[in-house]
Amino acid sequence: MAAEISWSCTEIFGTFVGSGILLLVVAKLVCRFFFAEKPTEYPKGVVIFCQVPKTPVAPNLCPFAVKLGTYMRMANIPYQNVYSMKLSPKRKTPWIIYNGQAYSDSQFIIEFLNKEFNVDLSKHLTAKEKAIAHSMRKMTEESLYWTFIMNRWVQSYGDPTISRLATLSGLDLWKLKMATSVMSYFQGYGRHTEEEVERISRQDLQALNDHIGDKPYLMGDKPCEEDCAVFGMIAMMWLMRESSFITKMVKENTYPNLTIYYEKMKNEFWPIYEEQS
Ligand SMILES: N[C@@H](CCC(=O)N[C@@H](CS)C(=O)NCC(=O)O)C(=O)O
Repeated sequence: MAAEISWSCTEIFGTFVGSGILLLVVAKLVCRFFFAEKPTEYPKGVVIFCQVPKTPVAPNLCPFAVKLGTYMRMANIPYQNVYSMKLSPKRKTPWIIYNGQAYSDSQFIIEFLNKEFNVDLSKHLTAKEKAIAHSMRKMTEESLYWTFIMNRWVQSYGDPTISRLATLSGLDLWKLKMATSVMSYFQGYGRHTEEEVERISRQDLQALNDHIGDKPYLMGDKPCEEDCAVFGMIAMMWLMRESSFITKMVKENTYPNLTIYYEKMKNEFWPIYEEQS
């Protein structure tokens, strides 16, 4: 008798859970059918530029978005901004939608747009100059970048001068801190002390500063494709917490060639940051 009662209890419990799951599935299907977000219709031939929120101080919080925006401005490619925290199918930002198709990774996007719009911003460079420009870009994107995001999202977590940079929720800031901590650990720099990361940052900035020297652009008198990435990263120096060593460098003009370079690129391609669309 006791066994019979316990079986019925199990049955009742099973039916209860089963119905609950069924109800959830049905509710989800109904929601998807009646309240599905309509896919946005975008104009053909225009690059839909998906990126994280803009900031009053620079065109974007993300150096790769500033890079891509600068490239499209330099190459006169028509684009339309879409600001959101939504990531690309590869789970990164920025990304684009072009003629209904999504493309990820700023460099792959540039390569794609070069072909699509028949652009070559570095055609005036020799093979040796291209190699130097390539190395400079890689240093900023694969080394300097990590020192900047660790400084901004991890070492400055909770600082009010960071939350004022853009309209990011407390949850977004926490997610950025967690993601950056994990990613930088696996990248390697996340295992270093703050002082060691600062040393790497200074070495990269010094190398950029010395390479640029008194040239107006990265490789001479004419801007090239790699200027977009370098400028995008340098622009981040103005987007750090008030008490950061990076803000201190900006205030003390530690790298004068970078300051001149930044101002020149900004005035030429982003004369008014607010007028980005
Ligand atoms: N190689 C990529 C890097 C893009 C990238 O790392 N973007 C960061 C934001 S600045 C990102 O998507 N972070 C989110 C994450 O990795 O989860 C590119 O050039 O687009």
